[in-house]
Amino acid sequence: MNFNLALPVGTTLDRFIMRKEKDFPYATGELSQLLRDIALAAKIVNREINRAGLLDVTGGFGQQNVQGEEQQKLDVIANIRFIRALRNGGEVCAIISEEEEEIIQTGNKKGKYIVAIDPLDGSSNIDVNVSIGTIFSIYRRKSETGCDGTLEDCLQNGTHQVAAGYIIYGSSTMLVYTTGNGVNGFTYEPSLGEFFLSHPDIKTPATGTVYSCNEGGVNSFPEGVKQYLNYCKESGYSGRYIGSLVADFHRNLLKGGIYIYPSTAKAPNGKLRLMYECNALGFIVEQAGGKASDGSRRILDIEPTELHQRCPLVIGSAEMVDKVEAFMKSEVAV
Ligand code: P6P
Repeated sequence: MNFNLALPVGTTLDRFIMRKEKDFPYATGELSQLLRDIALAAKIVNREINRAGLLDVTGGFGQQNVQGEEQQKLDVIANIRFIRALRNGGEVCAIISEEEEEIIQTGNKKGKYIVAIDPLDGSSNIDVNVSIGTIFSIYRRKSETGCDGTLEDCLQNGTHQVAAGYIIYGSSTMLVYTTGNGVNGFTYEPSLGEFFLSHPDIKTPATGTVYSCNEGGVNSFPEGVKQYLNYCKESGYSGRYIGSLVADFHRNLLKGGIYIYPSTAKAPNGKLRLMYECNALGFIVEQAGGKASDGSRRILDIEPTELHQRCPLVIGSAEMVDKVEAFMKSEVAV
């Protein structure tokens, strides 16, 4: 099976999915259809985002989500759009969403897949026109078909992902995803309503000179992180922090760099969520040759115990992640 058959740049997402599906002799097409359903919802959300300033969809929705964060109107719209697309597509039996406390049962009891999704991450940036993103993970259900998705179906560690990806709504809109055989990026052409292959077989540089971290909380960072940040400054690295995880991750993925959200006084377990942020980006970055850890453990090996559990995140170029872990380990040794 030639997993790495290079398809010409400009191939549509649909054709790419079909071509890759042929590489999996036992593929029955459900995962391909699920990826198409996600792409459809992304096109609709992209349209809403691009008109946000013109429609009454910016600003707060007047409610808080399960994270205690004020929901933005577009958060709610994006959540509805992705849930509807996945429900109508029929391939997914249950969904974990950042915007909903409980497991969302789609009613597709024969659906083979579970999706964990952050429908619109970084949404507080919407009103100031900064890039935001959607992050998703796909798992195969463990329970028998014919019933609702179970908590056990949803609480699987990151090594069980069958696919993961993100959409970045930025200067251009891109869908970047992996099914475990490399990472490919597709750029959206709104005039045609199509995603086209623009970044085939993405590999992230082994190291870089960019670090992304909100140093406002540095006084409560673990000592090892403080020491690494000092190392970055002494080495003449550049600080780049957009405050939108997908945007910071995407830049570091393509150019090399590291994103760190450690445990802090305000977020003792870190801020980012394991199931629909850290696992998805961890799968992608590993497929591109990078690494993702919580400062000591590989993100994908962390056994989840709660749907919305948080964890510290150190993700990006492999040699930079290794360096943070070395500083953290020497801290432990102290
Ligand atoms: P802070 C957005 O809320 C988010 O989840 C990520 O997109 C972003 O990297 C991070 O939180 C920003 O958090 O504490 O730096 O504002």
